[in-house]
Amino acid sequence: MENTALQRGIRFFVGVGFAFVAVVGACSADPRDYRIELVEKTVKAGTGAIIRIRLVNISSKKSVADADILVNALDMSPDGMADMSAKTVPMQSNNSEVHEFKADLAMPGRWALSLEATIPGESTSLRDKLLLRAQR
Ligand SMILES: [Cu+2]
Repeated sequence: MENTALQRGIRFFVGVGFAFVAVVGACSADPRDYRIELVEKTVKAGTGAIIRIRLVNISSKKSVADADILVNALDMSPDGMADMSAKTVPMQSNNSEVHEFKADLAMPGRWALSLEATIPGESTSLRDKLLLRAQR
């Protein structure tokens, strides 16, 4: 009954193949498919600087509407001043794809912006750290 054993073997491998496709399919919606971007990488240093952020789908290159973006930290660690931090205040934006924050950037230089995005339809959030330049 070698034939039956062979058929069973084929059925097993076909089954594994389908399971693999199912797992890959389930992973296609992943926070890693997205990227958090600064609309402007350079802003004016001083009080009331406006920082604009968007969430982009990497493959379609389209901005995602109605994502929830939180600023966890904003500090000058890229310039060796981790102690120099700034508070951010979320602003009302009339564009659902652009998130605005107001911050007082005490000095020009490089600031690190730690962000967390909650993506509609995704169970896990996306965390990222972006480099923001403040100019005089
Ligand atoms: Cu500083």
